[in-house]
Amino acid sequence: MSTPAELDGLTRERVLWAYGIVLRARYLDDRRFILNRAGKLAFIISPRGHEVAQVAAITALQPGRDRFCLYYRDFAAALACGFTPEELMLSAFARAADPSSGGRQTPGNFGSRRRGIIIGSSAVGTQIPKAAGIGLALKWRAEGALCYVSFGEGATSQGDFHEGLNFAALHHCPVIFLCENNHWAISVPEARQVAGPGVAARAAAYGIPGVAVAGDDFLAVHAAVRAAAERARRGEGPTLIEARVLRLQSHSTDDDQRAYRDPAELEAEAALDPVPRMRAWLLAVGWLTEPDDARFQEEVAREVEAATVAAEAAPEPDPSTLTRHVYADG
Ligand SMILES: Cc1ncc(C[n+]2csc(CCOP(=O)(O)OP(=O)(O)O)c2C)c(N)n1
Repeated sequence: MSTPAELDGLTRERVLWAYGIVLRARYLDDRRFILNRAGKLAFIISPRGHEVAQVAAITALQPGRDRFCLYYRDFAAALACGFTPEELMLSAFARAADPSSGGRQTPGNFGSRRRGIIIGSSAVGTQIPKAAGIGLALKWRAEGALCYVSFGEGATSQGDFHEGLNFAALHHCPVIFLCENNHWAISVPEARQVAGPGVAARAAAYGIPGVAVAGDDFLAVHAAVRAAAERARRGEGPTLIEARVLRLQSHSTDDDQRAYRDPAELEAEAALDPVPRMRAWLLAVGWLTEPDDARFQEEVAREVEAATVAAEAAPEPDPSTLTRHVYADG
């Protein structure tokens, strides 16, 4: 088989960059999980199973120009937007130098003014109407920028989802609504959460395109987000994309999904892990070789280890600043 020069407009260099981000997210997740079990990190939410979809989406956008309202499972998306492994570890250890909140927010509430990432809260779905408002501001400013907002399928049961989509559709706001549908909202399955034919179908009620894609298919997610971005930048308004992914971990480290999920289903899903599938795809198209992959993985493992050591050694927030951002100064 000949090695393609480009796939769907993407160069080998760009896709290998994306694969590197996916690997960083996975290695960070493994490390954070161990640190949690060792009692060093209090609470972790895992992106396991979502990484390929998240990075494929961000690869179709323009960090630095676009705005991002990420949600708590978006570790791979945050890395793709420019967060470093060390910054994410500083947040996990609640250190003063955590760029999102100085160690105050739950890890996973990503914020970075210079990267255009607007910090959210842990209240499910609240980022969605915010993104619609940001989209309206971007439209008025006519910068050609758009706002990307992500959330789980559980969030689509919230009033915030419907208000946000209605507002963005009505005002033709340049917004991409990306639902990472992992079929579970903690212990509530999609069938007991989402009425009707599914998340993407809800777009029809607002007169906007609704697209469902396989979240482990890098090119499919990338193409859907790219088309939505082109539509938004042309001034035609928002798009709702549903990326169907797997939740390969429990909801959080405070949850144990073995208590409510079928063991056979968990085993079947583990075999569909999108990270080795992306690796196999890259090997098959000739963009990755086994030795290059081994070198890549070694580099990422070293980077994550260095990030962990640096973040653990970093100073904690000064107790005298405890009420900063809680009460007005003075
Ligand atoms: C308004 C609100 N209700 C309930 C919760 C508790 N809660 C936190 S995450 C979550 C599940 C959300 O599931 P989903 O939107 O599908 O995203 P996922 O975590 O599966 O990625 C719930 C119910 C919350 N944080 N905020």
